[in-house]
Amino acid sequence: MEQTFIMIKPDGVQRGLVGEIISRFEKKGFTLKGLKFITVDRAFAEKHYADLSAKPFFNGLVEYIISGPVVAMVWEGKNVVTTGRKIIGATNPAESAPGTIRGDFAIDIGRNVIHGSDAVESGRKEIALWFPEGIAEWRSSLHSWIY
Ligand code: RTP
Repeated sequence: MEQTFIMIKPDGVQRGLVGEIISRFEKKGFTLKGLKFITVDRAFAEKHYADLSAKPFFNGLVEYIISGPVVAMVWEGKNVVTTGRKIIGATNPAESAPGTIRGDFAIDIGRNVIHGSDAVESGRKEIALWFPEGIAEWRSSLHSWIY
């Protein structure tokens, strides 16, 4: 089953949006597979955003991500990468549709509340980076009623 890495950024945590965001993914029908409340250091944030290291906003982005605790999560379900990005909305909140997380809760591209993997492969890499210990597994098939 497809998985994605979702992170509620420090502004989302500070503004009390954790429950709302988790609720949106749950209500859609996705399954929470991993969750941790964590403050990362500069080296870790630089690794997570390594693909953006040449961008002019890179240093500001790293400062933002290390400014406070984030909620790092693994969500699972059919097309969760693409659908998760739709639930999140466009990167720039000025362009995110109402009804999306960024469309409803953000104004500024530099404070856009949440991150979601942009492809299955980047999701796999991000999950390995953020959850090197692995994620908890169900011990039986008794959860199959979720779908
Ligand atoms: P994310 O990785 O956080 O889910 O965001 P994304 O794929 O939608 O956007 P990406 O282009 O990968 O950018 C990563 C994050 O960098 C910040 N950003 N700031 N012009 C700017 O100041 C600017 N552009 C991007 C945003 O926080 C964006 O989510």
